[in-house]
Amino acid sequence: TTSPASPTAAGSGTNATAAFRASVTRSGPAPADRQRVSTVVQALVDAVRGVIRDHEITYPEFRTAEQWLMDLGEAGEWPLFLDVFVEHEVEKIAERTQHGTKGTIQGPYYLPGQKRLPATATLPQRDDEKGDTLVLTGQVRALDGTPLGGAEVDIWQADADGYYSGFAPHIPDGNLRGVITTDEQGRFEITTVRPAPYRIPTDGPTGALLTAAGWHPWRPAHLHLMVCATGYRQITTQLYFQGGDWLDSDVASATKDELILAPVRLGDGLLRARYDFDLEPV
Ligand code: MBD
Ligand code: FE
Repeated sequence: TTSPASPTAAGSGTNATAAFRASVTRSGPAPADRQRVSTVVQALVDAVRGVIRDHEITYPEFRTAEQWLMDLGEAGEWPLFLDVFVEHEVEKIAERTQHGTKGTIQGPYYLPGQKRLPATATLPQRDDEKGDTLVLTGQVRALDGTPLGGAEVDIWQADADGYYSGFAPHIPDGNLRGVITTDEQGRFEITTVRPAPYRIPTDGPTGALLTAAGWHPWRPAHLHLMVCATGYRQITTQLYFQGGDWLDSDVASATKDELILAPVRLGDGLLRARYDFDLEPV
């Protein structure tokens, strides 16, 4: 992984592009079905042509779009742009056949191979990690209620300033990332910090588009999770925080009511939240 010199859109975009390429190489490209390619690409091109006709797109507008698309690629922001503006629509298709805990988009900042942790664990963090301590407890179980011991809860999140390790150079690799294994009861207890809302970097092409359109760049504060157990369908999801900013206007359109945590602050001053995951058999 390369490390950018400062937390710029270019640095984070480059890292997100590298992470994406690595993940695709591992799973291998899907075999192309010629009829499917023809149908889908024709529909896509038709949709673009329709926009041009309906909105009487001019040459200056066309050239601006052309330039912007080139900038998007050069900044490595295709993963950011597609995950913000498009992934949620693909996820809604997947949701149609998925039971149990709701999924939502993965986003561009997942990194595999993080530190493996026991059922009760604190995510790797800096000595002076900023933010409210958050303790997330829960249970992983099958749809029929069977506890799933030995399940994996892969968690990643932004810090209390809204930055992700691996995509902002001032944060140590692996910070606020980890793979927890549940105990025999399927339970886990993860100590971390409450993340801040995430702002799309304003100094890159995606940010420039948001500014040009007058759209805000925010995602509500969230935890990312991938939960898996042998013999069950993996869930990729996010958990949000009740009452938090941007819950109703997520730039990535990825919130769901079922995924909102209601943390409570107990006598010890720590924020505690509970969330259980229900996995469907494959
Ligand atoms: C994020 O942190 C994120 O979760 C998504 C989906 C897009 C951009 C940044
Ligand atoms: Fe995120």
